[in-house]
Amino acid sequence: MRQHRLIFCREHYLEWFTSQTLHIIEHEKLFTKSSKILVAVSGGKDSLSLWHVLQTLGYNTQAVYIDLGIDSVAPYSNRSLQFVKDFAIQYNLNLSLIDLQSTIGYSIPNLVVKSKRSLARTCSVCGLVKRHTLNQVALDGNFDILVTGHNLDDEAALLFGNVLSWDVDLLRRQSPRLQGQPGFVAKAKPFYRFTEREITAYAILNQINYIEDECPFAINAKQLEYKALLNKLEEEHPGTKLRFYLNFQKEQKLCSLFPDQQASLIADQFCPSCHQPTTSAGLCAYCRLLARANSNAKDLSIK
Ligand code: Q46
Ligand code: ZN
Repeated sequence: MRQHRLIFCREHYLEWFTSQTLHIIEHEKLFTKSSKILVAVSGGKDSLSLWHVLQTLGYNTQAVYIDLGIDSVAPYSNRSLQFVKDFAIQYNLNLSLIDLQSTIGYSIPNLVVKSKRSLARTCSVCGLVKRHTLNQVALDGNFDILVTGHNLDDEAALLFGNVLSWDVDLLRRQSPRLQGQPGFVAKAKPFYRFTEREITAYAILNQINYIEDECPFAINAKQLEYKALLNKLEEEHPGTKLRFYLNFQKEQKLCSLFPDQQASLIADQFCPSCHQPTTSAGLCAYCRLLARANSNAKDLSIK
């Protein structure tokens, strides 16, 4: 690991990775041993490794998998679900399954078509649905915190994109821990300091089976381009990604970035349909999306 100037054998790598995870959780006060934790799993290396290491460290976890119904181009959801199920069975862990088709009546690709969004917007539709659904599952199950497997590559690419467009709202919200508020469960990303490569090594050394294929819609994701650019910089200058993100985090903690705009982070209104918080009056973005799809579906059936 050139960015840390460290070289490990198998045994000491696993020890380092596990103790670093514990250090991040404790140092950043992400959650405690008494927290009831919901892990969002996708079948990929990051989320399954996260579930694995949290279990190893003795945290109280349960996981949820959302079946997005992305199977028309390639059998992506079906395959990833199988990896998640096998993992839960192997380690005898609690897993909840949410099938979008049966809960809201649409798979992600159908929802994009019915809501008349362009195919290029699939990931933003999917992201909105996942955020809303995971928050609802966490609220319904009285979880203290929702954790995701986002890694340093994800966070640095997200930060890069937000800086490129100077999206102040997104920049203020980007953090390894988001406080809970009425209607919003707290969220944490315990892997935000680990690179994709470090997590892959943890998964392989623990013989965790995970889906290696990318979601077929990921090809459209700008994130991948940003990741490739940052990886190029990292190759030339080891530690770039970590410095980029940690220096941002340091400034954020000092409130030196956008100090006068902290208050507007609070979503203080509630959607009349799903009752989740929203920043504007009326239906939240998720309910507006579903309403649009439902009305288009109705129009089609009338014709
Ligand atoms: S699952 Fe959904 Fe990702 Fe596929 S459609 Fe895009 S956001 S790429 S993490
Ligand atoms: Zn709503």
